[in-house]
This record gives sequence, C-alpha cells and structure tokens, in this order.
Amino acid sequence: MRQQRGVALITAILIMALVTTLTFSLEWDNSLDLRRTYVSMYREEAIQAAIGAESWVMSILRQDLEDSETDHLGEIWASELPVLPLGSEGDSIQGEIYGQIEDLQGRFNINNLIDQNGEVDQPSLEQFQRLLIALGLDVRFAGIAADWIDADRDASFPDGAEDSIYTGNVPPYRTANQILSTTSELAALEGIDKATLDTLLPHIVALPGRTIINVNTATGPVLQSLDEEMAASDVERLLSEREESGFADIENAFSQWPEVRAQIADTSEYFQLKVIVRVDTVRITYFSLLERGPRGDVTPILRSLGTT
Ligand SMILES: [Ca+2]
Ligand SMILES: [Ca+2]
Repeated sequence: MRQQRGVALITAILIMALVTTLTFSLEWDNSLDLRRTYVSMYREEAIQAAIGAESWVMSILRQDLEDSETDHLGEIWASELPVLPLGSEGDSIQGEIYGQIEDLQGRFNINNLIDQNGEVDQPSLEQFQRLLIALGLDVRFAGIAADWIDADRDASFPDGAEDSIYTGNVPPYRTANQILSTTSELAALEGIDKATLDTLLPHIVALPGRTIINVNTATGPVLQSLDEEMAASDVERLLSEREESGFADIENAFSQWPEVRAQIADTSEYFQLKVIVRVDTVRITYFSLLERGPRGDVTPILRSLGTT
C-alpha cells in the first residue's frame, strides 16, 4: 500500500511539473507573439509618421521656390527639423520625430563621371581626382569608379578595374557598368575600405543624370575640386565670403576661374530628407530623395529605410 501511494505521489508531481512547463511555454510564446505584433504595429506607425513629415517637407520646398530665387544654408529648409513628440498626453505609447533636409547639389555627383553615351567624361573624372586629393584620399579611386560606371568592359589605364579584377574576388562579382542609384554601392570598388568611404561619402552623391554644383551649399573640398587653379586659401576666402546667405553674385565671386562658370549654380533641384522616428522601443531612419521641378512640384524619387 505504502509503495503504491509513493508511486501515485511521484506521478502526481511529474504531471504537475509537466503542466507547469507547458503553461510557462505557452505564456512565453504568447508574450513573444504579442511583442512581435506590437513591434510591427509601431514600425508601421513610425513609417506613416515619416511619410507625413515627408509631405510637410515637400510643401516647405515648394514654398521656398516661390519665396526665393536662390538656395542657400540660411533658408528654412536648411534648418534642422526640431524634435516633435508623437502621441498626445495620457497616451501609453510615446515617441518622437526629428530630421533634416540636405541639398544634394552641394556634393559631387558620381554619375557625372559618364556622359549620355556611357563613356567617361574626362573633365568630371579630373574633378573627382581633385576632390580625392583635397580629401587626402587615393587619386586612383577616380579611374576605378569611372570603370565601375562606364558602359564598356575595358579597364582604363593607369587607374581602372573591370570584370577581370572583380571576378577574381571571393565571392566573385561583376562591375555595374551603369549609373549608381546610391553611393553605398562604391563599397564594392576595388581597394576601397571603410575609412576611405567614411571620408568620401559626405561629399558625393548619386543623382539620376548630370547635375551641376550649388556653390552656396557645397562643402570646402567640393569647391576646391571645381578648378585645378583653386588653392585651399581661395576656398577659405570663398567660404567666409559666402557665410549663411550664400554668394551675393556668383559671377563675381568666381570670376577668377572662368571655366568654372558652366559647372556651378546658386540653386538646387535635389534634396535629401532624413527623418528619425521613435515609437515606443521601435526606431526607424527614413531617407527620401526629393526632386523639385522648375515650377515647384516636388517628387520623391527614391525612398529607403536606413540603420543610422
Ligand atoms: Ca531657395
Ligand atoms: Ca565599365
């Protein structure tokens, strides 16, 4: 009798343990499911908030074209979008949204490296070489980048790289042989490392078609890339002359370098919006490339979600 009671007790304990484990595992799965649902819901809300900010920014850019004839860093679009709280008081879910707009024509357009026939554009290649020198980077990347974008498969001399180089890599890959949609593609270039990219990326952009530089928003190294006769001291003088509201008269400011005139402007068509949205524990970074037409119509031409 005693032995049987003992067995019954052990069985009861085992069943109890089994039920507890099952319950715990069900609760665990349940809370994970709930969490997953919340995360995807918050993410969706964050994207909707970013799209809302995008249409607000589009109206700022539209208005800007009505109000001003030039684009410079003292304008409303160029100031940071302040941190705005999301969700009203008393809401259990809290978040915020902030961001900035950048004029992309203050940068060197990497797609200028080829002309409309897909062939290397020599003056732009030389400009890119000067930009690399101004940034203290290896000048060979200009030729290597041009080969990556140009239509042919013949490596340029002395600085170039086509499929024969990249197919030897592990894993092997081929050159794009077409214009870039994002500058991060340059990470695939022969010999380029992260430090080089980090230095280069703030000064370059990949825009569809050829563009000219807005000297009101250009970085110092980009100004210096405009002409081989332009010294670092000239750039310093130009930057101090430009200050916040741009050059009063670009013809006058750049009269010393007559060949530069055709490559520069004091207006822009391409802007990048970067918005960071947090909803509860979910955070997204939303990028939108905006094109503003001559009549003020603004169109998002490339949207992406980033991690930084
Ligand atoms: Ca303007
Ligand atoms: Ca090529």
